[in-house]
Amino acid sequence: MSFDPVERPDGCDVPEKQARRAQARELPGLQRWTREAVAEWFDMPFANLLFQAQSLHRKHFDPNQVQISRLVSIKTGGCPEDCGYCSQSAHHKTGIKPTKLMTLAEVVEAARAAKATGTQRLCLGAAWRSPRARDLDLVCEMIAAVKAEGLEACVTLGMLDEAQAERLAAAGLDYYNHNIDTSREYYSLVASTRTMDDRLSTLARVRGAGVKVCSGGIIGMGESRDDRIGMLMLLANLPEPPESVPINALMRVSGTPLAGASSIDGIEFVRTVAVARILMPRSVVRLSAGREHMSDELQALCFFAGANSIFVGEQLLTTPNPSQERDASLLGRLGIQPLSSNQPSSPAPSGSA
Ligand code: SAM
Ligand code: DTB
Ligand code: SF4
Repeated sequence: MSFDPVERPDGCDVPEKQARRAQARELPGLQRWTREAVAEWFDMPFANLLFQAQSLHRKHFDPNQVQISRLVSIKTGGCPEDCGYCSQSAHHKTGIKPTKLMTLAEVVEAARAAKATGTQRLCLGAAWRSPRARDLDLVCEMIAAVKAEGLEACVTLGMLDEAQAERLAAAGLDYYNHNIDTSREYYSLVASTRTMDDRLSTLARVRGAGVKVCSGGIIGMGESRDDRIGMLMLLANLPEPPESVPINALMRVSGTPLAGASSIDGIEFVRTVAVARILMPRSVVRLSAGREHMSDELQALCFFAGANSIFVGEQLLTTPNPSQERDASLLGRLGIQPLSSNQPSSPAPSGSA
């Protein structure tokens, strides 16, 4: 059966002005999203929201393809920051044993193993507030090694100054991950050792150095829908939206202040993914942490809502992720192909698919 993404189904009462808003955002600088406009998307009947998100998704991406990333925790635990969700903060008793920074040889081995299983990007994560000079030297060598294996390289190392961002760019870094995590209003309830403005300053430095930005957040930390709206607005209204937008469902880690947070309603999670897709139509939206606890059907709805990237591997940084067998079965049953490791993860040209 053919599907025309332009035609609206009978009974779809999506106001024209909203569809125009989504289109207008495709021309950077033309329009900033207002809270009211974003709230209207969230409030929309589910079928209409998903139809709009899927239609926009198809304009920019192949709907049957997902980008595949894999995480390697190159320095685990002992972090001086107090992020309330995180297993790796030295402020919480989570049982995570701090490790030393991995060696270059260990990262090369991880990159080869990742490449052999069809990963397109390797993301190296370190539990730092910000990198020290000596450590950054080694991370730059790691980036070059990952690239030499034919993978895209992403790192997440905490806050950066301008010179550090430039160094990472010179090492060939493709993406820097630095999440805003939640709304400006909720931020101080989640972490007190840094501010939203600290996060935004690092993102501006990454952008200024010419490295692609990966920034998103966590859903299910006890935030309100208003906070989810605020977080997505903040991302979409950046001078240039992030190329990559990870949407994590909180992995509740015992010993963290958020261990007892109520789990997020699956429908609200899918709505959040769909609104991210609509507000940032050209960005890759990653269904990130939390897949381990999602049914196959919930993940399928997230893909339909516009998610087009996942982390694979049985461990994220410190928490579990679905097995290779489960992911292969899910993608196979959905007819979804992984983006191959020699394809860049940029959107398909407008009008394709
Ligand atoms: N220290 C660096 C930083 O904070 O940017 C990099 C590593 S940190 C673990 C990367 C991101 O992982 C966080 O910003 C957060 O969005 C996500 N994250 C951490 N713990 C999580 C959890 N328990 N559940 C879901 N996402 C989590
Ligand atoms: C992102 O948004 N999610 C990834 C990656 N960026 C660095 C990290 C998820 C971590 C989940 C908790 C853990 O495994 O410790
Ligand atoms: Fe440290 Fe990052 Fe965890 Fe915060 S999220 S405690 S900065 S590792």
